[in-house]
Amino acid sequence: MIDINRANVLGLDEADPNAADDKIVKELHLPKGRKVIFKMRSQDVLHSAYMPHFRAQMNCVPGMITEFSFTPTVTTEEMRLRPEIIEHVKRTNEIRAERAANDEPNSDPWEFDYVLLCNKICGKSHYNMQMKIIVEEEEDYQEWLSTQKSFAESVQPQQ
Ligand SMILES: [Cu+2]
Repeated sequence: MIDINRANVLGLDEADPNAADDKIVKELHLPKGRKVIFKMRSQDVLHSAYMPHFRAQMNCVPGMITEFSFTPTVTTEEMRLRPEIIEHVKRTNEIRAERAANDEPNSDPWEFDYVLLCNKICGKSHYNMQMKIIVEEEEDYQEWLSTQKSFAESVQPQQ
């Protein structure tokens, strides 16, 4: 049986040796120039993993695995240097500066990031279902990966 309480909120199977080295992450890092295969699962209702900058979306369906892949070709840093992104960030931050002057919320300076969003109205936590995606060079990706805890390292023994 899969325990989805305590630290195992993702519902990974602790008895499955293949789950032990899975990484539990707070942001998604992808290596530039390498094909990434996404395998989507859901433990409750329909969700939809949406990555707008990659023009990619896939439903996450309870009881089955949905899958797609792509190869990221532009790092986050390279995107931030593109003239159209610089212009977009500038316009957004001008609006945010006006908001800050009026003491309004959502006024912090913004920086471009790729994002992963849930694009299905799935329940009360839907508003919070988003994650930053960082596309980086292989060397930086490997360095980040080495600092991430595995599932086996992060799960507390049951009391
Ligand atoms: Cu949702």
